[in-house]
Amino acid sequence: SDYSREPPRHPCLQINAKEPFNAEPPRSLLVSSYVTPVDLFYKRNHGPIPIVDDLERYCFSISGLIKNPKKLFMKDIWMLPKYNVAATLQCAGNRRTAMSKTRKVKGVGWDVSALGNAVWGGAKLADVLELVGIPNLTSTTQSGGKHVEFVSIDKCKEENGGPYKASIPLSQATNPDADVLLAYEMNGETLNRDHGYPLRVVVPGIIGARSVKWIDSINIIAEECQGFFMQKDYKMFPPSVDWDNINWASRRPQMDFPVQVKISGYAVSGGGRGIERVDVSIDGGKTWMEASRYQKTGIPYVADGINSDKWAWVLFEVTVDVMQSTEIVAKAVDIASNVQPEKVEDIWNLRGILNTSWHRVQVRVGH
Ligand code: MTE
Ligand code: MO
Repeated sequence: SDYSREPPRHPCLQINAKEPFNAEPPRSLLVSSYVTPVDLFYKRNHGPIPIVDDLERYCFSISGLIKNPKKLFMKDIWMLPKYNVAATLQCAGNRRTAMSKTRKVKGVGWDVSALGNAVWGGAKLADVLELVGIPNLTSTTQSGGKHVEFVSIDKCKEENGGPYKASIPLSQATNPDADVLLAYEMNGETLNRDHGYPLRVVVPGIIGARSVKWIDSINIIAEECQGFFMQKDYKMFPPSVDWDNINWASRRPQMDFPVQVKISGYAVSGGGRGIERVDVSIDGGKTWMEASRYQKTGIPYVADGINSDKWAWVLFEVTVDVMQSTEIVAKAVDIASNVQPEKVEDIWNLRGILNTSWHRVQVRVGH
């Protein structure tokens, strides 16, 4: 693998792995703005960053179980209506390091900042699929397609040198309200190399792993993608499963992110579910108070449109008097009344994903 032409990166990032490059911003900077600046946004890669230097020649194919396979260029994508979607992207491995304290898990270690909230600009995948003859809100193509697979340009060792790939159900891909994008902008700027230049998928409300960067092809397929990251990774197992008794086929690939929160300020739930409440405790979870919440980018969804933040995180704030050393705890409740689990032990899983347990922070008051 060739890591000689990686893009420049912000010196503030905490590097969790160098090659491939995996890094997150420091805690204090993460929640200092509702829209995460691009250079502070976490970077999660499985191989070297691809180089696309001729934008005019760049194209990708849409093929598989459809009547008229097609090659699309950037100009075809730019022609479609442009949407701006505020969406929080989160790696399923966020807070993995904390899960390893219960029992060691496998994977790149992440603190609490493997997520960010960006305004993604691009065409709706539903519109792109309509362009190639797949109507909106279809669940199956005439030729039996049920899933949409995204294949990248990058090369990774988990795929034996092949490209990173993932799929989502066709019903989600063709639903305009699901806001799945082929994005070419991030926070109003051209997408940069680290985040998928020139074109990436953004699937709001589900784990980051399905938002494939550097699109090379899109395939309409009958069964969900058989790639490593769908079938041999990013699945949620009960604590009883370990590496000697694992049966990968027994679980479905993880899609939605459950509800979760960080003490100094973010709460986010998957599936477009809003945050109903954030509770904060300053006595280790005996008594609770409600925090105030904050959202809104002010950036219109389409030109002259109304903006919606259902895919984005909520920042929260609460001012409390802490008289003595104690444990501060935060937990969120989403609009489906999902509550975060109390203990990381109860959701421990060998891959160390979806650590959504109550976030606890020890505070020491000195005199
Ligand atoms: N797409 C490609 N092509 N290669 C990758 O390694 N990583 C995935 C996803 N898309 C990945 C990818 C994972 S696991 C996550 S969490 C997000 O991209 C991270 O997106 P970001 O680096 O823009 O924050
Ligand atoms: Mo991820």
